[in-house]
Amino acid sequence: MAELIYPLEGKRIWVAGHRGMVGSALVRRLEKENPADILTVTRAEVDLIDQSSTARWIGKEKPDAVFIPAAKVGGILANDTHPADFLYDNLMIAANVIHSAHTAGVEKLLFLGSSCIYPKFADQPIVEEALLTGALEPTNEWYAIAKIAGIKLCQAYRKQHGDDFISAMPTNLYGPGDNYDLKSSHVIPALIRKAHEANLAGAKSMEIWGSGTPRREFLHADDCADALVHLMKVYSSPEHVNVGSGEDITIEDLARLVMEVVGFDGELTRDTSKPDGTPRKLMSADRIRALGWTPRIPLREGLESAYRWFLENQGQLDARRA
Ligand code: GFB
Repeated sequence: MAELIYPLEGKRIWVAGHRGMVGSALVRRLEKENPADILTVTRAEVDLIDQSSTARWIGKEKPDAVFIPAAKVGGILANDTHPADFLYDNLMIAANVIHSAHTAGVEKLLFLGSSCIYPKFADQPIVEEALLTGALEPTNEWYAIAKIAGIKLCQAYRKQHGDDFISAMPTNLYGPGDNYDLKSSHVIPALIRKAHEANLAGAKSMEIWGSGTPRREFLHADDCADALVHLMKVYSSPEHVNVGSGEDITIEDLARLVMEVVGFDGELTRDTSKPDGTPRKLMSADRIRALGWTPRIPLREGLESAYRWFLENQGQLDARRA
């Protein structure tokens, strides 16, 4: 078990992006740490893409610690079709928050990236050292470049100024508060919605994108939040840390599992005009395991709770879609 080097008790902690799936999971998880305050601010009040309002806000609030789950996120199609948004928004958020945190004298900061920072054909499971050893997956290289810049910002501020800024790279995440819009979502919410709607319509089949053969690793947002809090407390080094479940599954098997959870007993069809993306991205969990953290929520259980969340919040999701 790693040594506790930064207790969160009594700290003023800012969760940048608290309305997102990871941000809201972090707020829930941080409440257990007895912080003095969990600071949050909405995009309408402070747009993190805007340098001066970000700097002004953090200078006024003076958090001790900062988590940055804030990001423009989306699934394979959203990434592929909105490269400028994914690159610009994520570069600006990383640069503005990290620089302003330095200027405001923040003690500790955790930047959140993504497993898509690694080369498309990296050896599996992907170790942290694989970063920048090969070409990126084209569907999400824009997002990946912005996230790599975030890692490098943390390292640069540590090297030049001695700031205790760290970064974590989570795998594909899912959970409460996920995006269920089929055009911009990740695969899990898409499959839940498709299976649910196929069921309601009495359909004979449901469609998946691509070949169904890519493999992906999934982690529940609550497990991710738990890992991030753990890293904040025990980790202080320039190298980023993978945050994953250590297991992967083909998209076809995932679709069949979602169908079971939702109770849809039909055929699977494939839309091969849609991209597969990277063939496999299973990350090595060795570094985070050595730091004393393991995930708690098995995939099937996580999918069941995600489906319950979808059913409870469907009215709201439909209203947002209309
Ligand atoms: O989750 P996903 O959009 O993201 O897609 P990536 C994962 C795989 O599921 C791809 C397939 O092979 C998709 O083609 N898939 C099958 C589907 N059916 C569907 C569907 O209905 N919707 C979606 N969305 N996918 C993203 C990156 O890549 O992962 C981001 O673009 C980020 O940058 C994120 O890193 C974690 O795993 O391919």
